[in-house]
Amino acid sequence: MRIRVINPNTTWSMTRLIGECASAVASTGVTVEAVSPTMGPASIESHYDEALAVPGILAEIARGEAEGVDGYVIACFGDPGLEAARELARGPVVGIAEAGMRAATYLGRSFSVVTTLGRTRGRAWDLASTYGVEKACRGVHACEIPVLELETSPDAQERITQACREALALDESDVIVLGCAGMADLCAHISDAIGAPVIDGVAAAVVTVEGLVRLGLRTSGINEYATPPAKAYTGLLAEFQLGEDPAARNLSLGSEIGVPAPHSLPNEQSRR
Ligand code: 5HY
Repeated sequence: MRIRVINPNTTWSMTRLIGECASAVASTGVTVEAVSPTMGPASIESHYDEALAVPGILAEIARGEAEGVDGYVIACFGDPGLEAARELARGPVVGIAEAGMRAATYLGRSFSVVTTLGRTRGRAWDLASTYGVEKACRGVHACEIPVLELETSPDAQERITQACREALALDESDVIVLGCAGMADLCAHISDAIGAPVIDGVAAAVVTVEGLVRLGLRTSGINEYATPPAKAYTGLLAEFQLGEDPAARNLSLGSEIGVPAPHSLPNEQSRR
């Protein structure tokens, strides 16, 4: 089974971190391919960033479809382009916000989200509502650490741990959902430090995709997620034109855009 984990930002050091955390939870025999598109923002911290990340995500999905990938994870807490990706992919596509929030509802009556910048909190609330878990979401908090400083700032781990501890106390919630893929490697440390379940959406999404594929389940190709009707796109997006035959789901885009080879981590080798 091949699972492609798409980090929609173009920072490969973060993509590798995400890939290692994803591979650490995938079953033996499952290959996790962590990729970043060739186009897009270095990090995603605004609606503008999210909007401009979507073409790169869709090009990666198209490439995966051409290469026979079984399922996808969108490894950004805004779940950018999730619905559009499901219109293109045959296999399951799961966003880390959706997977993290849904997993939290199995582990407690309520959860709190701790994300990076305060300006992204609204998006997290919107997603909680979209996924029908807003009643279980007691709070969305920000540690005010920019995405790319998660890897470089020496006190990032302690500041995020403290933000999680405070969120639990303030919200009287039972579970923490980490609000950024770049926090994936902090999960175990924070859980030990605060004594409550802490969910990393990357891991939750990988096991969800793996489970759905194992059940032989795929994205529904009828109604809302059917292949979009073919039409012309102009300008920079001209290459995003889809093939004529929706049923064939032949997606010509991607190969022209020349997406780089995925950073594949066969599971049995990657564990540290
Ligand atoms: C993420 N941004 O998971 C989101 C987190 C955020 O580049 N990867 C990003 O702050 O919304």
